[in-house]
Amino acid sequence: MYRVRMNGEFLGRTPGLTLRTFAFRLDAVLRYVTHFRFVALLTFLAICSYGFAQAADPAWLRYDVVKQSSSTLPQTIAVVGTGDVLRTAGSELVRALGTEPRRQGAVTAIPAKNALVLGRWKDVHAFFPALKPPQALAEDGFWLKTVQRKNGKYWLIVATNDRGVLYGTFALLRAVAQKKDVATLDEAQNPSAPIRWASEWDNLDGSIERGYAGRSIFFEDGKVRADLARVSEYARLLASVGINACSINNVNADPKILGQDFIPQLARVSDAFRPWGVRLAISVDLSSPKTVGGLSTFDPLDPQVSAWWQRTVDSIYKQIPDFAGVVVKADSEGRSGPSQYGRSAADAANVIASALKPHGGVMLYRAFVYNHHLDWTDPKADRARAAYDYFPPLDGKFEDNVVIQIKHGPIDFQVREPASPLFGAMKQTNEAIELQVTQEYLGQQRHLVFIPPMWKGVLDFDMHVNGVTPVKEIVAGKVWNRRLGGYNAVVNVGLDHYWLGHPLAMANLYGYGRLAWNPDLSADQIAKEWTTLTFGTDAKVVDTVSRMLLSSWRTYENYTGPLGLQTLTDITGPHFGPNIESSENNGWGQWHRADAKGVGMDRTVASGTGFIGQYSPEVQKIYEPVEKCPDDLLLFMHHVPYTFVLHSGKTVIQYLYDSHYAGAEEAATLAKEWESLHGLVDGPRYSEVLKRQQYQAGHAIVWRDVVVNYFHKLSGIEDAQDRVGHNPNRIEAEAMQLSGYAPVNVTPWETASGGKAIACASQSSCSASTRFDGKPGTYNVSVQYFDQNNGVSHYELFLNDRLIDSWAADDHFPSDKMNGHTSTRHIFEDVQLQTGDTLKIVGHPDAGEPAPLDYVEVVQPIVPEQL
Ligand code: GCV
Repeated sequence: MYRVRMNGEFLGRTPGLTLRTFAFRLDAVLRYVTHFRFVALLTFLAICSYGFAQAADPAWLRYDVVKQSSSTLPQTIAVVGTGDVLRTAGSELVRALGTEPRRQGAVTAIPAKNALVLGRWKDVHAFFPALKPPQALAEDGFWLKTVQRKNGKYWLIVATNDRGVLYGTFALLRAVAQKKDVATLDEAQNPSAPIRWASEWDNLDGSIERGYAGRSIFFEDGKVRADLARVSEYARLLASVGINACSINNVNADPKILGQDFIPQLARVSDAFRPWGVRLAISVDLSSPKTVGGLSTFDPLDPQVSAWWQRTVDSIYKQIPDFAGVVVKADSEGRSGPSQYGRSAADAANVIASALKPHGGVMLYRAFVYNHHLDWTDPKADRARAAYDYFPPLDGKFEDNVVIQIKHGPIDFQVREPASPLFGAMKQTNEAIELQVTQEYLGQQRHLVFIPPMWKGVLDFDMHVNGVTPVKEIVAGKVWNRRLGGYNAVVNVGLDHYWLGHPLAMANLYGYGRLAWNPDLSADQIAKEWTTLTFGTDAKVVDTVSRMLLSSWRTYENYTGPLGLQTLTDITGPHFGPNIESSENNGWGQWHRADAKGVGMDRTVASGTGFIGQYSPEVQKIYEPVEKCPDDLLLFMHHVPYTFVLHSGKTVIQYLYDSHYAGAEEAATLAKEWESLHGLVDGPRYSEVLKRQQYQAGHAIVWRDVVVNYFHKLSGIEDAQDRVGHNPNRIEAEAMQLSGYAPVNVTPWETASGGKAIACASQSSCSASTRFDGKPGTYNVSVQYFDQNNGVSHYELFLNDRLIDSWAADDHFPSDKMNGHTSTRHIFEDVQLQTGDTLKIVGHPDAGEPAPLDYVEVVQPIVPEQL
């Protein structure tokens, strides 16, 4: 038995604990953190000189402000306990609070006066017997508490488990980074729900389904990557916002992941996760017993199949004792499933869940089960109904470690959807909400869309199924006293330096984690918090970036599909640029039913698909009467004539026109707002964001023109403001003087201005010229062209035969054709033009890309005051 003494004052009696005090350089700190037995008191010193080599951007975990404020916290860190995750928490504090060396080398065993004390409450309590947490600490929850003793002050970071201590550590650092007062603390926090997972759709070959930021951090060439440094860094980011598990492979799962040669590789990933309290999970394919197990069946009720799952799961746990569990996509989009044997989702989920149960693992079974061969001519057919039609009859039939994972809306991560009615339908079944951080339908990280306001709309939505029952309470298991439940989000980070490509897109990952921890946080709080952590405390930066974030979803919706139309993208293609008709005439069921007279899906009980009837009576009252239905979801719920008058007083068609013009202007404003931060944000991040905001401003115009021209032609109704079809500063390429270039029709027609572009085929170069007939002055010259992914064309811009600019079409848009994915622009700013000047573009085609051009626009630059 040892008595633990700190600067002359007894902190308590700790049977079997040793006390050691160290003062050394960071590398030594980390070594000792790994070796101390029970209690270590770490005095951290020379951090700055070391820093941490960062392969990737540190995202919101930048500690510049923390280091400046480090004097607000003690220089000694006492870690009570021995676990890996505790060690990580100690190291993170060392890393964050690092200061110039005060003393070198090992010092005496006498502890400093003041200390940060980290550990499980059951261990730390012995030192502070008089204290009691203000509320019971749940698994992963923590308590931050300051205690003043005669000669010293202690900042306690305590929890019921080691992960909670790590989360408390990050919470404290978050507060310091925001310059919050941490001198006196008494704050206990518990997570809203036990399941707070991230999901990656990485394929074993290293590609990522719906990933927009480079190749996989996990896999390469069919194997787990040799270098898992990025995986550890990712786990640190996840842990910092309370994510406690990560499923690392595509839900369209490759059965090979369960091969005996693969499991040891997975164990390496779990080793990289473990110090951060992140547990490994994987997606599995239901056919695995047959495809990798060599059985003749994968019928979930076949005893051989259940024995196979048990053996396989046992062998996973042998190598990965803290394995979190599995995600399953079945009977969906061509995946195999229990229906092949006439079995139910409960049969399929239970056979795996039973194998996981003895080990404490969970099974997330996705509710994304639907028929993608629907009869689009049937007015009663409706993909939105699918999950509710299928799952509620199975309520009560699932094992208690099965969680039904429900996409937040009934379709598929569209720009706006109502909350899925399934959330309100299963009292005896655990539920988790599935969100999407990767911006599959939201501009694929080339457009800025901060998603927490959208998620909040769903989480706060009252399903009215048992008194006041917002979705967040249901998935937390509170409404029907479920033990399990929570959150899983598809993230799809890649090897890109900024993880998700667009540096500002990381606000979505951050926001996801924060909401999964505490869904009562507001989007505004999250935006400000993230901005401060990511860019520092400069008020102008915080105000500007948070404003950009908070306006961005509405902006994107304004030009891509407002009023509940859903994202009007190419749904049979890459889900990026506009293609309105691709939603129709096929079985995928993302229909908007636009025709010459009206638009929208009739989902009413009275005359439509009956989808609205899947909600509680109170919610039905919101959506069923057309005159009451909120404008934002009108066309999701109803088919109305274009002349239908909205609550706003506008007709539907005029709203479609107006919102698209407004949205494109707002997108331009986002770019200008970012430009106002020049000099206040470091160069690389400033440039990376600027590039994307400028692209977005141009692509928003493409979207705008496609949608307004399409609906103008279809409805035959004029724009009250006469903008549609009138582009006074635009010179169509096909109307220019062409040499070598020839006009071509573009498909769909509305994705090129005037339906046509020009292409340079079978020539080494072609040119298009035009005379400038405007007044002399300073202008921006925008060249709209198509940047296909099957060649790198080059362009040159000449003014009166003088070369003034050149560029390459070398971006990687997801198409090898001229269309709404590839339409983009190059702007040459501030050119002096005289009346009669000649502008000439010379295009040099490459491979399959014929240096295509759509139009040139010559406009006077907008001065900031006009914004
Ligand atoms: C992983 C959408 C996506 C698919 C995805 C699917 C799903 O349909 O486009 O890429 O497949 O959702 O969530 O399973």
